[in-house]
Amino acid sequence: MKLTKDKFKEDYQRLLTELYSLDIKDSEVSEQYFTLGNLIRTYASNDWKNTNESYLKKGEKQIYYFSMEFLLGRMLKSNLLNLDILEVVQKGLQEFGIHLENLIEFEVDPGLGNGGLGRLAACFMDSMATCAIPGHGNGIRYKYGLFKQKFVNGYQMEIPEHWLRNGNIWEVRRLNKAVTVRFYGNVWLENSSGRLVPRYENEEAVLAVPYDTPIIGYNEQTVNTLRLWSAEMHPQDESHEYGAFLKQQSQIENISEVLYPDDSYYDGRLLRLKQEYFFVSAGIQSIIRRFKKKDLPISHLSEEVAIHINDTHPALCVPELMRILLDDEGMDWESAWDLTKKVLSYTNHTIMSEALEKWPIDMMSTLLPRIHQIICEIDQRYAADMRYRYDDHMIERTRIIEGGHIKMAHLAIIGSHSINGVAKLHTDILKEKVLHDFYLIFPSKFNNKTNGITQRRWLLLSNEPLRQFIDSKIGSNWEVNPTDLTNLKAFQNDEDTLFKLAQIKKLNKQRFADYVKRTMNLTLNPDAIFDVQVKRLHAYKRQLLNLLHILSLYFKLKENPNAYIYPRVFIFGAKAAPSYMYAKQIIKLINSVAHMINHDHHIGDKLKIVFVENYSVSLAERIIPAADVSEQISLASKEASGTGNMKLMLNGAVTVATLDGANVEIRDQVGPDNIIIFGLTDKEVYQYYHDGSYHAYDYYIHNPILHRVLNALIDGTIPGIEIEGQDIFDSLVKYGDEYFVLRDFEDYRLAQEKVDQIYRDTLRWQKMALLNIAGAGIFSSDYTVLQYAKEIWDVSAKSTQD
Ligand code: 26V
Repeated sequence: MKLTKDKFKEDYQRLLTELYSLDIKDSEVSEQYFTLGNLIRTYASNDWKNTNESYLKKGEKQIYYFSMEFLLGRMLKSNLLNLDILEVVQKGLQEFGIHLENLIEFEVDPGLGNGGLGRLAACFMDSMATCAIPGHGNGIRYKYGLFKQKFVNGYQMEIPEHWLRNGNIWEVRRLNKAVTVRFYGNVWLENSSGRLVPRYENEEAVLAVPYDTPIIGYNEQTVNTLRLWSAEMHPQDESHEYGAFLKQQSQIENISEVLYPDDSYYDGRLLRLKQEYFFVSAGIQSIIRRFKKKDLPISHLSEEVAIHINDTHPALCVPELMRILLDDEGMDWESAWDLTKKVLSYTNHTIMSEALEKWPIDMMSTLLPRIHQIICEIDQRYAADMRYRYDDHMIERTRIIEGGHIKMAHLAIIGSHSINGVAKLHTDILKEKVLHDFYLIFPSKFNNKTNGITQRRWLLLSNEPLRQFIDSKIGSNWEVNPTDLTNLKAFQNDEDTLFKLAQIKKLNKQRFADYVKRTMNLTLNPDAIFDVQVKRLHAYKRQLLNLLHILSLYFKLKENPNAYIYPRVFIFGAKAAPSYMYAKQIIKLINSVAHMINHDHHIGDKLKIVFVENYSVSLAERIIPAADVSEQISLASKEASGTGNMKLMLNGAVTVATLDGANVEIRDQVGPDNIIIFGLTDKEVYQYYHDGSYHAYDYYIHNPILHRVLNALIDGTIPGIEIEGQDIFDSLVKYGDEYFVLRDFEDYRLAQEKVDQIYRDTLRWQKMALLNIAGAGIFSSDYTVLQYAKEIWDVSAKSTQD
């Protein structure tokens, strides 16, 4: 938008006085922040209105991205960037003596997601708006987001995060768009003029109230909507006796109270199923309402609407859409089923079997009796359809209901026209292993859409020095067409460029070191290698492998203080699910080792470990620009894609990686010389599973370095640890080492020696860094959503980038 500094200053001054009856000189940060937020909203409001109006045109297909999680991060700066008024506002505020940086830091970082899946949804929202794709988000407005992590004596403690305490400047409550969602009760079918119609009694009605957040595109026009639903007491129930009223109110509000903090382990809680149906039903009802404004027959739904199911959490879209088409719209089963499949598509984000959702039949039939009936019908018709084509085993393995449970992945696959994985390798594993039966049955439904990240948040906003430097080398077109970053390759042997790149990295490292000094009182040497592993804590991601290697370096230095080791700062950021005991033990172990090494005066600057508390989007924005090394060391086949790996390469970190998830595609982009690969391949892992020939104990016995390191877990070397040292030792040495940590240790250690060697040659290292930045453009989520639009949602984008 066009905005001059003087106009901004005038608007800002007037609004601050209107809102708070204050002069700027007497205002505080909170007042300054809310004034700016309000102003940004008014600047975006016309485009928001116009975008919404244009979406009501017939033939303008709407995309609805259903996700239990949207991990947006702070929005003040990204809204300013996307409106193209960041600089003007910064300067204008400066003249009032206000530092924009302080207002940015004042904003809460809403943690409405666990990790990769929620953050991907947020990147997609930004990219859909930027690419002018009519994309709406649909989710839950949790009152409490992901817990705040604190370390107490090295142990993770969880504290509730009341992110709405100060209000939320970006949302609009739209009570007039509220819908009713029904739970429990009895349902039976009655014959009404030749048609079976459901009759209900004794249901519990919940009011779903939408809160809309504008998603501002980086393109001067499009402002899309993220709609998050909040559960409230239905007005019809407000006449109850007071005591009963309060009880029911809190039960209902519970539905949108808190985000489940588990992202790796399915736990069949009733409240979670309630949450899933709540936002699915509310979302689909509001889609149908909007569709009806177009005055088209319901049979046109699939030309006007696509609904995307982000992991299985919204898989109840399948029976809920069927319910509406059958019961409310009076369609026959075949037509409704055909339409449902055309509208729906599904993304799988994990192959970890313990994360697969399956709900007990009894729970489903009690909580959602009509939905249960429909699922049974889908299941029976599926089995009947397949009877003539496949044997009984195949049908049993793939049907939706089995062993008293409803398998949500099967429901999503059978009820959608498309199923995609999130990296090439992941999609191949789905096709060949995890979902092989379905691949044989529905080969054309399967496709790959490799994840992506928005270069706006992950470079333009978080790494301004690098952005400016790139602009000075290749112009700024890469900002809207990120594969133009490959033009940087022309500078790969230009010493001046490479030294400058090293300087920028050092600046970012110093910035992060200052932050660590301020918040943790730990001094870091910005000339050391900054080696980063930031992601959820999970055994398969192998933070332990990283830690065992650090211990090996420590012992090497202890034995020989003059050993040839380049100074390193190891940076960890990770939350563990509160019920995931093993992950919490690993956190404690890392903290104990950190304490031991950081306080060892003989080690000094040579090794440091920083475990940042409460890893979040805003912390990622501080850490990633400062990274030299990116640790992507999951056991091959386990990490579906990863997106942190993309953010780190975009910021010039060199990746140490297994051939897992999107690491494979990163290697293809940068070439094998510019990434450090180690470890088992997915094929080798599956081979081990097949012949059961992995014996972790042998590695403990035969590798003296590993032996020394593992013994340290149980021989009292590490002060402060209790049972966790023994438990972790046992998990590796005695109980099979599920994720092949010991098997990959030696290869990893050698890979790390390579890092140590190459880093000493600044020009060589910076050349690798440059080639990583140059190769990162392809991983823009702009391209990813354009592929979804074209190949899954069947919608054309008025892209600003073609
Ligand atoms: C799973 C579950 C399991 C049951 C209970 C609650 C719950 C909540 C969230 C999840 C999501 C787990 C899947 C996930 O986050 N996968 C990650 O998705 C990223 C985006 O595609 C991908 O980059 C990561 O590799 C993948 O681990």
